[in-house]
Formats: sequence, C-alpha cells, structure tokens
Amino acid sequence: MKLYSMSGTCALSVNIALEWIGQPYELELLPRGDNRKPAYLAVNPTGQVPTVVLDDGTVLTQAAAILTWLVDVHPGAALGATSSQPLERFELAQALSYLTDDTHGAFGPFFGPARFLDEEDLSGALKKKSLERVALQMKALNDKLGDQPYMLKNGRSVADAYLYVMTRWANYLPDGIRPFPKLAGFRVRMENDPAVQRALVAQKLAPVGG
Ligand SMILES: N[C@@H](CCC(=O)N[C@@H](CS)C(=O)NCC(=O)O)C(=O)O
Repeated sequence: MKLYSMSGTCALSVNIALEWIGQPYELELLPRGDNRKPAYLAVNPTGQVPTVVLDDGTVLTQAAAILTWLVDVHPGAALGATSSQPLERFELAQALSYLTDDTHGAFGPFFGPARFLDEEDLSGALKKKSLERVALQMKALNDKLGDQPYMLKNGRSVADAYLYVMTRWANYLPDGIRPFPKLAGFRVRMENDPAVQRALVAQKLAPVGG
C-alpha cells in the first residue's frame, strides 16, 4: 500500500492511522506543486492528497473514506466502530463528516482566497472572515471534546488523527490554540503518542505543543 501526501496537509491523518495500525506501507511525500503535475494527476486527477494506492492498483481518495476503510480492514486496531454497532458507526461518520467538511472547509478561503474571488485587494478580508469561521469550529470541537480524551466517547478512533491535523492548523488563528484548552490538551496527548511522533517525522513535521 502506498500513501501519497504533502507535508502539513490533511493527509497526515492517514499517516497517523497507518502508524496506529502498524502494518508496512510506502509513503510518497510530494513536494508542493508536484501534486498538479501529470505524474500525480494520472494517479489522482483532482491533484489532492491523501491518495492511497493498494498493491493491486486500486486507488482510494477522500480522507474520510480512506480512514473509514482503514477502520474496516483492520478491525484489530480498534480505530472506530465496526458495522455491527450502527450508532457508534454513525458517530464516527458524523465526526469525520464534520471534520473533513465543516472544519477543513472553514480553512478553505484562508489557504486559497484566489479560489473564491478575483479581487486580490479583498483577499485579506476574506482570510480574516475564514479564520473567524475556523475559530467557531475550534470552539465547537473544544466543547464537544470536553473532558473526553478522544473525540468519540468510546475511545480512540481515526477521527482523532484528523482532529489532530485541524488542531495544528489552529495555529493560524491570531491567538492560536490558547482559547481552546481542551483541544490544546488533546494536541499534547497526541504528540506524546509514539505512533503520532513517527508519522510527524515521516511527514517532515515537528510537534507544535499545547
Ligand atoms: N475532500 C478531500 C480534500 C483533500 C484536500 O483538500 N487536500 C488538500 C491538502 S489538505 C490538497 O491536496 N491541496 C492541494 C491542492 O488542492 O492543490 C479529502 O477529504 O480528501
């Protein structure tokens, strides 16, 4: 199995999940820009990461779908609910939808204002607005986490791998993660995990602390 990623992106979540699972995998860390070159577009025409290519050539895209698939094919790793627990399964799907759509989406105009408007002089205002939405997302995630160690009440899951990436991106907020103490504690907990540390090294990233 091969994971395509770019340093600092949401594909780190899949890398963390793979480290939790502990089975061998290959990682290709694309330099920024190579994801829009023909070689990678032939693998994933959207040019986005993560992409997972299985040994038989099957191509898997979309972080939430990849993470759910990993839960299913590695039940022993206990990274989310199995299909025999419909309500737990729902909670995992709900968490991944929220993170990959609402939370990741809130960052969209901040990371790429030109995708949303042509007027360069307005991009500062758009980025500010984007971060306001991010702050609302972080507040909701902070409240949801509460005193739980992980996002789902039944324990660690692939949703935590993705939540961790979002908490790293929270550093773009003017006050960083400081206004969200539960998320700050979660981030430290994750960074104390040797599997997360291995994924960070693989992705050429440093821990960011609480
Ligand atoms: N809906 C996709 C979004 C993936 C996505 O936005 N990936 C970003 C990195 S976090 C990316 O590849 N950006 C590079 C680009 O679009 O050129 C998913 O969940 O996998």
